[in-house]
Amino acid sequence: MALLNVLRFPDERLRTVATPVTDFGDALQQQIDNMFETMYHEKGIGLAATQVDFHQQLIVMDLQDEVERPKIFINPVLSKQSGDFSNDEGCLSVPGIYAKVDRFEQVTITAQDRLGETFTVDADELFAICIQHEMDHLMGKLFVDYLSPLKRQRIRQKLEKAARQQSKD
Ligand code: K1U
Ligand code: ZN
Repeated sequence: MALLNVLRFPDERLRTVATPVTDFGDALQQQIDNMFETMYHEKGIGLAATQVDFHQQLIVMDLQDEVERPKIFINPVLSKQSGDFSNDEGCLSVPGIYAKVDRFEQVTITAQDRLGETFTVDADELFAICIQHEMDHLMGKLFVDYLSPLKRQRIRQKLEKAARQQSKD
């Protein structure tokens, strides 16, 4: 297994729209394992392939709950959504920034597992927030896009400054 580089906002590669997975072979299996290793190393609860510069519709998740962990979603589609919910979100691609985002409260997702088998699952609470956040990544969208242009600009400047500092160290 290998640790992957997580792209940071405002890297333009985070704006890439992912294409569907069609090949469930060894390369995809390796990519899934590497994404889990990277997500655990970065202390995240989810990771979308876009964040590690792999532009296919793949998400890994581990909500650290009792039920069905870890989770893999390939070619996910929201088949039902209801309610409104607002909660603080974080993102491994926007480190150190947390902000409230409005999401659906409950969603139903249809996706494929690592073998290509189709399944459908209902999600609420953190699971619902996380899957909507990760599916946004696959569309090239970030949680900071829901904030005002001024807030987004401030975050951009803060992260660019941190990146400049890091490259000097
Ligand atoms: O997409 C990502 O960068 C992963 C992201 C998922 C996420 C967390 C919380 C709300 C929405 C989406 C993270 O894992 S950020 C890490 C984090 O802040 C966190 C970890 C455990 C519980 C809650 C947040
Ligand atoms: Zn994120």
